[in-house]
Amino acid sequence: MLRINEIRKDFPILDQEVFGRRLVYLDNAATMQMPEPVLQSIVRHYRNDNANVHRGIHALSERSTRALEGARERVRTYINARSSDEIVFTSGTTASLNMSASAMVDTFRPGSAVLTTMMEHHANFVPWQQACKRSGHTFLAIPLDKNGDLDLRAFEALLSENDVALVAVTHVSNVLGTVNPISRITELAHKHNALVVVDAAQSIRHEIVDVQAMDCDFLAFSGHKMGAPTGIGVLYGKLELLEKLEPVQFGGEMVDEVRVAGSTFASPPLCFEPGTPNYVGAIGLAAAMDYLEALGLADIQSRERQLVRYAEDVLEEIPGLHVIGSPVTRAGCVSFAVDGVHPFDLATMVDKIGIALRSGNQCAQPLLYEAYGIGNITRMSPAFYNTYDEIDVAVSALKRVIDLLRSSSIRSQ
Ligand code: 7TS
Repeated sequence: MLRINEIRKDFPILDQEVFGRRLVYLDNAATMQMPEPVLQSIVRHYRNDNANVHRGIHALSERSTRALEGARERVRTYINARSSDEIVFTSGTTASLNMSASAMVDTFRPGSAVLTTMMEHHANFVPWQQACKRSGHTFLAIPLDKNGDLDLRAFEALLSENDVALVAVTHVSNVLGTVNPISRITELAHKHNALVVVDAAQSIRHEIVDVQAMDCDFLAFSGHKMGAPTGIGVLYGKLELLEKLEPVQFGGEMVDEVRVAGSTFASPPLCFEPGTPNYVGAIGLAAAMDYLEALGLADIQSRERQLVRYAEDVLEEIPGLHVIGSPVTRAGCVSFAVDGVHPFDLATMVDKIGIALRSGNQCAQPLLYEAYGIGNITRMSPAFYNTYDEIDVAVSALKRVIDLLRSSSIRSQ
């Protein structure tokens, strides 16, 4: 059981007023707030140990290097990778996925296809689409069923009808909250000789991410969605696969020998980390992992699922409000549309009474424009530190604003 009152003391940012109202922060799918112990780990490092890594042999540089490599090992245990050499530090999910697409596309069989899904964030859609466009590979998207789950039959048909080199799929949708059955997806994909890249940007906090249990080939996530700083992320790759990829960015520390005639490169993961890495970010990421694990990942998962279920139930009581999708398992967020009310008006007006929601297309245009045909939506995304009371406050604010917007639009007709 999580002791929410105690936990909230680690997040002083939550305890403030905006526009004279108590802040209710329900935009955690965009970024989670940073707990004090993570902030302290960063301050401590800058105050006591800071020096560039892997370069010097002086004491501070060695301390910084040890901390960075310790963070790599921390990430390994968190996602249950086999080796810390499988952990590449990047600036975030977007960078991890772009790097994968650029590096992998050259390894695909001629005439093969990349399969993504209709629920992807643009970060796991556009890099593959553009890589396919450049290289002449086919780019396809797995459709959804009417509930917002992946249509696994259609997936199997696409695998049979095409020579699929790679499947790029999100673990948890940032709009529908759908939790995809990754183990089943990797099993099917591997049967057809296709690799699987998992976007774990959302799931890294909501779900227990075990790369060996999922048997995914690559996995990407960002620190800031789990209480770590911005600008740090991870690309996990099975070592035998990382070893086959050519680096796509070049510079200091990723090389072995550099001559006029040519260069050779370090082994993974360093060959994918050119330049000074965000080592302080990595230290913060390790501290965030310590923090979440100390609270209990299973408890976080169950609390977040309960909060989302509660949010869905109370939102659905608002007349004219339509929750988007009803997937078998929903985690992290509920998105909705309201008859006759523009999502930007809604989010802007509730902000003025302290409620932080997000409106827009959530960087998932294929889902909202093509699969659902609805365009922009409003999203509520609780984290474990939110309370049922905060959801009630947000829902009653939404009701008031919806009534107000509806009555003003009637008056203006
Ligand atoms: N993939 C998913 C599923 C995401 O939700 C996000 C960010 C990304 C990739 C990109 O992560 P980044 O850290 O590289 O930006 N999602 C959101 C969101 O839903 N609202 O703001 C950012």
